[in-house]
Amino acid sequence: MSRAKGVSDYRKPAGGWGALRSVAGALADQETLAQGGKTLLSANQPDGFDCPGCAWPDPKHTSSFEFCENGAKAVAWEATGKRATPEAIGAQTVSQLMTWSDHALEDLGRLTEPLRFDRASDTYVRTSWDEALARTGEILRGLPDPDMAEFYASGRASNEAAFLFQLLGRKFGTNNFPDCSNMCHEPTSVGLAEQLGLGKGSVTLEDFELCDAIFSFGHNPGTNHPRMMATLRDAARRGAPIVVCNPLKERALEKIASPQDPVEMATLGGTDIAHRYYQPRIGGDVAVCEGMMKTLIAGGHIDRAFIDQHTAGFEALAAHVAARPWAELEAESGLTRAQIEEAAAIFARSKAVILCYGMGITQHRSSSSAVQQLANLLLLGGHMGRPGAGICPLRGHSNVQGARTVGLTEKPSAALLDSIGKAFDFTPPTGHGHTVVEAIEAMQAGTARVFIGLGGNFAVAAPDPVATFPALRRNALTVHIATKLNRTHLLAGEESYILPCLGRTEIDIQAGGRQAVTVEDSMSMVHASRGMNAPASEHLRSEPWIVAALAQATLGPNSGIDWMGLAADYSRIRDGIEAVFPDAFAGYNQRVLEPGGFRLPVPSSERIWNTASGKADLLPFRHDDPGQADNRRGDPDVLILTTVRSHDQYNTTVYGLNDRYRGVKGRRDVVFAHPDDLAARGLADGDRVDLTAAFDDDGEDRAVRGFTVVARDLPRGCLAAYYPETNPLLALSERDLKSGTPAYKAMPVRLARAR
Ligand SMILES: Nc1nc2c(c(=O)[nH]1)N[C@H]1C(S)=C(S)[C@@H](COP(=O)(O)OP(=O)(O)OC[C@H]3O[C@@H](n4cnc5c(=O)[nH]c(N)nc54)[C@H](O)[C@@H]3O)O[C@H]1N2
Ligand SMILES: Nc1nc2c(c(=O)[nH]1)N[C@H]1C(S)=C(S)[C@@H](COP(=O)(O)OP(=O)(O)OC[C@H]3O[C@@H](n4cnc5c(=O)[nH]c(N)nc54)[C@H](O)[C@@H]3O)O[C@H]1N2
Ligand SMILES: [Mo]
Repeated sequence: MSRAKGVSDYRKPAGGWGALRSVAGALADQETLAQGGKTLLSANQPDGFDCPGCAWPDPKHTSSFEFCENGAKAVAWEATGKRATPEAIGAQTVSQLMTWSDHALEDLGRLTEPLRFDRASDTYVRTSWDEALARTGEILRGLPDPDMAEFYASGRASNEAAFLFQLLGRKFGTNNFPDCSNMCHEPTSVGLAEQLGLGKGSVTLEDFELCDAIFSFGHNPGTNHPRMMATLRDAARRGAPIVVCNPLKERALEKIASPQDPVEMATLGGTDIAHRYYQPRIGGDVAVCEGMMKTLIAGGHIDRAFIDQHTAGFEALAAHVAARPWAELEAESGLTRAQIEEAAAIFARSKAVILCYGMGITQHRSSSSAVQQLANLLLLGGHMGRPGAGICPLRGHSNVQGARTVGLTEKPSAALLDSIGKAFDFTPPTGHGHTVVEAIEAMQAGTARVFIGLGGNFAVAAPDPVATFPALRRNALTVHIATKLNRTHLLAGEESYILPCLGRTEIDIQAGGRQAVTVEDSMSMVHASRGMNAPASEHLRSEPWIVAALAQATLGPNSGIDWMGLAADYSRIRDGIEAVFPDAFAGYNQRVLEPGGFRLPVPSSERIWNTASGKADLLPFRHDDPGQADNRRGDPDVLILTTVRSHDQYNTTVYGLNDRYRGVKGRRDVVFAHPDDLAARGLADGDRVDLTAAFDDDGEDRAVRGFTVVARDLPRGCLAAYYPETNPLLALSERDLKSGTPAYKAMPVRLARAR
């Protein structure tokens, strides 16, 4: 039992009655009880909308109602009865709003009308669509160089909105598409693309029914992909071992009770999930993989035929892991040799292995190379392109993968640009645009002057507010397409607009009639999404309409693209997507009508490797930035802080202050630590502490103060706390150089009693 107020141990199974109670509470809080309850029944139904909660696929998109507490919260939050009218927002200055919590800002409710920042009164005031669009177009046209604009997108945008957004940017003349993916699964997109020829997962939901073992690295599905728990529970019940690697003991990976199982509900029982639960040190996963590969190769437990036929680089990889001393692997991983060999033995005796992973792998320095170690492991056993086997990155936002697929990328291939140019008859800009961190640096330097955000909460999600907040304010113009007010909107440039849009749950009617959008899930399935609620306000516009209208206002009526025609009927946008990607999206408009939609080609699942070598490349781990390979950099006083999501949040959207499965109630200002690390600093559970960033010698004060420490079962030298409160501790420079992804899961910090 903890001394910290509001903190206890949670020993019940995850799920169960607590989950049901929590949904009822969320609906009531958002004043959506009647409509919200009905709305929930349409989530992930063949004629309904795609749940904005996560990108986990649905069983064939048939009508089994999969209960998901956190999907329900996401839906209730969007379908709220609360309204952030111009009067409600304008009742205080922007400076006053800056002192509000992230929760309070969004809890004002849905935005209802376009807003303009009035610098004289320091408030947001009502404006018209015409004015907002015309002024945005004027400022964009006035930029001396199109690369001075940043077009940011969050991963909730549909394929249609994302496609139009990149078309607007490219026709305007830039590839600056920083994307939430740059903070998320970019190491997957970069690492797996280099290695397998496709930066996506290779498995389907059916593979989970056929696998012999599941390895889970660094993701917390009980909270972030709750519908995945049904799949894991089924696998556990039929005896497939689930091996977990996670520095924190996540309750849902230990034991779950299904709210749809009358016996588990009545008996308060549950199903054990993890067969083995290993707790490596933060960032220790690479050493775990290397140790497993060392064991498998030494023992001859590898698929030689597959390796010979399908891979390149075996000798170099084998030499690399053979040369790694066990003492080093143990020290880096925090596991014993026996534990790693045990994991390797489970792997070796399984005929079909699925390996799942999330942010615990991707948000580190050198994480692109870390992702490749997971794929190496699978490739050594031939577990790719075999039924029941493959790699399964757990994507974040519900359409983050789709947005990338339809061309919203800052690193376009020559083929992509060529195809867009042919389909729309212009010459797109070449070269790479900015990632999220590069966009911040450009705004800081004044080489970018306009920020357009298609959803998201850029500044709060990004690292280093001491750099990021002033960078946004330096812009000549900031424009945000959004459903709810958040802190990024308050960081107004010289001029600023907020453009309110429809959400997934709402009916979308355009000149051409009622529209559906399409999205792609984590397993490359593309399907339609149709809202059924009345829009939160008559002034809202859809994302595709807003992007088209921005394009029209910026590029004029004779730009050669009939923007408003595209927005009038989204099937024309899909025709455009098909024209750019004729193979992947052949027959798009017809195929998406089929229940469940269609699967995009996944060559890696067919053992087709679109790489330079024509094979799957076995790539030894390498530090992108060897100078700072160890985040502790030899200083034993430094601890490594990982940042996680609570059970009551969706990224920067904080629904509430509870984190049920970690036993935290009514607060978020806690940091979990090993009791011995506390004792070594003269601290005990419940003490108040300050955290400061280590190694940032640029003179900035990067700290969070007045947190409470909680003693927990996690490895020595490791800390954990919630995102985004701890983002002030991460300097922009702490990132994977290959993908640009910030090292949110490995922040070097010092911990001391609060001053
Ligand atoms: N309800 C809800 N659903 C969501 C989201 C949400 O905020 N709320 N966010 C969505 C988005 S955008 C994303 S990207 C996904 C995120 O889904 P997850 O990847 O599950 O996200 P995190 O909470 O960041 O959890 C990461 C897990 O990694 C572990 N971890 C931390 N450091 C390490 C490490 O070094 N090694 C290993 N092996 N593990 C480590 C943590 O203990 C934690 O269990 O979820 C999506 N779904
Ligand atoms: N320390 C730390 N930082 C992290 C992470 C971490 O694990 N640790 N995770 C990173 C990850 S994985 C991600 S993906 C990013 C998330 O970064 P973002 O995607 O930028 O952030 P969100 O919090 O998802 O954005 C929330 C806002 O989106 C808007 N919104 C919601 N629905 C809609 C919609 O339908 N349309 C439009 N136009 N707007 C909408 C609302 O205004 C809401 O305030 O954060 C990253 N930051
Ligand atoms: Mo994400």
